[in-house]
Amino acid sequence: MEQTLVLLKPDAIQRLLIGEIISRIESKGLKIVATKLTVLDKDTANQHYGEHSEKPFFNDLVNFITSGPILAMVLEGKNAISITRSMMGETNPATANPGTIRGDLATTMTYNLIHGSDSLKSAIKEISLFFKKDELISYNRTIENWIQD
Ligand code: D4T
Repeated sequence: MEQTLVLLKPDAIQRLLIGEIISRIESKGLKIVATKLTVLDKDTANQHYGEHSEKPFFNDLVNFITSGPILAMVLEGKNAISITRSMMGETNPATANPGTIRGDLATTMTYNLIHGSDSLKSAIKEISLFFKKDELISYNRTIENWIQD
């Protein structure tokens, strides 16, 4: 089953939005198979956002993502990657659609609350950066047949 990495960024934790965001994820039907409240060190943040290392916003991004606790999660489900991305909304909350997490709850690009892997390749790499294999829990939900065929 497809898995994706989600990070609730420091602004989500500081703004007390963990419950609101996880509630949307649970209600949608995605299964949480791992979680970790952690403070990222610079080295891990550099690795995670390595593709942006030449961008003008890179230093601010790394400073922000390491500025306080984040909640890392692995979500599982059919099309988990694209479903999570569409629930998040586009990167810039100012233009993200209403109904999305960023569209409903955020206003600026830096403070956009949530990260989700953007491809299968990124998901595999990102999950292994944040979690050891044995930290992912395999379990059945009794309602599974009412969520996915
Ligand atoms: P992440 O990676 O956090 O899930 O966001 P996205 O996948 O939606 O967007 P991204 O990789 O293009 O950007 C990563 C991260 O950088 C911040 N950012 C981005 C910023 O501060 N200024 C910018 O101009 C851009 C493009 C926001 C998300």
